[in-house]
Amino acid sequence: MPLEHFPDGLEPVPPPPSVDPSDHATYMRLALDQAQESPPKPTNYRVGALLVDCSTGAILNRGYTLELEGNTHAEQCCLSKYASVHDVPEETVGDVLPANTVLYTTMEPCNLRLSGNLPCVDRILRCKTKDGGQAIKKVYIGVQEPEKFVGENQGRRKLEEHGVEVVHVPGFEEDILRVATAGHDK
Ligand code: HJL
Ligand code: ZN
Repeated sequence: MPLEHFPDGLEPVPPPPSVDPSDHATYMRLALDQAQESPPKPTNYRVGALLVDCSTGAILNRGYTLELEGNTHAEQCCLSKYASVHDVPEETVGDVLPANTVLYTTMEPCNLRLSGNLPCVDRILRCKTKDGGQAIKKVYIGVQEPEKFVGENQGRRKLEEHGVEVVHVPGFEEDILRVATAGHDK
């Protein structure tokens, strides 16, 4: 599924019919392609993420670390860009997400940021449906966050505590970590 299927306007685009919405490896590969767009830096990881409507397989938006202005994370960029397209603030983007939205991210969402910015776990959890449930009920991750910056990341645990299922998509660990740490001192 080449990324040319995404027009500049970042509107939702159904994937080509040959892609099965349950083909998690394909979405993780696309998230990894996103991570490779991120500039290498020693102070964080290069991560890529996709928001997907799992009822249709449509990619709702995508993002990578430092894509948007400032010190921005991949998951944050995804949510923020989707919010912009739908003309709502990022804080209330849950109002405009489809009922079966899932998030693919190459790395477990963060629960603590050294910069003090709002962690991505909190950005995910504040996405609520009209009935007060979680708008994003499932997060697919490629790797756990290594312990380099914040020790053991509690992101997965916190999501699960709030009823968000976290699913590991195997097979990309080596590539994801190589891309994520490309700007780090070795
Ligand atoms: C995830 C990202 C990204 C990280 N994790 N899931 N997506 N950069 O886009 C996690 C890492 C933090 C550091 C530094 N990285 O980013 O723990 O400067 O990047 O707030 O804690 O914190 P800041
Ligand atoms: Zn984050």
